[in-house]
Amino acid sequence: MKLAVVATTPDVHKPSPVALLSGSLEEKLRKAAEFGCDGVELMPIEPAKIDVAGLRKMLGQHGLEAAAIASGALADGAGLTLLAADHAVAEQAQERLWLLIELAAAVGAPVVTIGGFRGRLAAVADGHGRDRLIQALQAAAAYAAPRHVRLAIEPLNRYESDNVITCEEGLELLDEIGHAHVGLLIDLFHANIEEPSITESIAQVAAAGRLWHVHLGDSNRLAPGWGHIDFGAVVAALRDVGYTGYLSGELLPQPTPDAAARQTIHFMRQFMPPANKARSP
Ligand code: LER
Ligand code: MN
Repeated sequence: MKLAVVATTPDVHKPSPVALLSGSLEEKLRKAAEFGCDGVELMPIEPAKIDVAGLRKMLGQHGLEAAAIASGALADGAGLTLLAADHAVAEQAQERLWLLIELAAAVGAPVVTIGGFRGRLAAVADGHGRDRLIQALQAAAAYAAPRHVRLAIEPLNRYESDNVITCEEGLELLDEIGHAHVGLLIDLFHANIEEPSITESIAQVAAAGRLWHVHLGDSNRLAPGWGHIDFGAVVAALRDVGYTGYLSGELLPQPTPDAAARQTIHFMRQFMPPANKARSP
């Protein structure tokens, strides 16, 4: 298992409510490495404006992986969602998703996350929102597969979404999509609100072979340790199912974006020491 935090790329000019780390991209990556991250989940808004070669080089210089590419800023910052009422906007959203997939392939990120970027079924007046969502995700999966990128659908709590609220609903959607390159992302903040048992949901999604990414956030969406989720039990459940992917801090940047990132990594490291500092046999 590896640790990351979410950070916006330089093309994002409006602060994201859930991204961490402050300063230039170089400063963000330096701090991520200093705090002990294995990778960074990158949150872009206009991927075409990113200096991809420079980004790759900077990640390498700091010994960091691209843990994932997040789509959240497309919805929050640009109003682009797959279920937008205006078809032209939905089409623009889908085209932007292609660019996120290309960015993921270019920087070696294994997944593109899809949470609020789905949009709301209520926005689709003709009642065919679910079909539209499934078709959009099938097309995206077909684009992602040959690029060795996978899509991680994120169940979101009922106050933020009207579709895919629980992991069970997520697995149902995956069945309908029917594509091997689409799996789930469990965000512990949302799971704490909606899942009957976080650890059982981890086991259920992993048993389906679809647990591909995890977002860290405590019960109050502060950094782990500042709320009441039992992260020791979560890490034990992830270890039990053989999860080897990322746990990525995506949470409120309080009291500061850097303090929240530092707390996330320091608190989680007590349950999962870094590979090179593992206990001797
Ligand atoms: C938003 O609450 C969230 O968790 C993001 O990952 C999805 O856009
Ligand atoms: Mn999330």
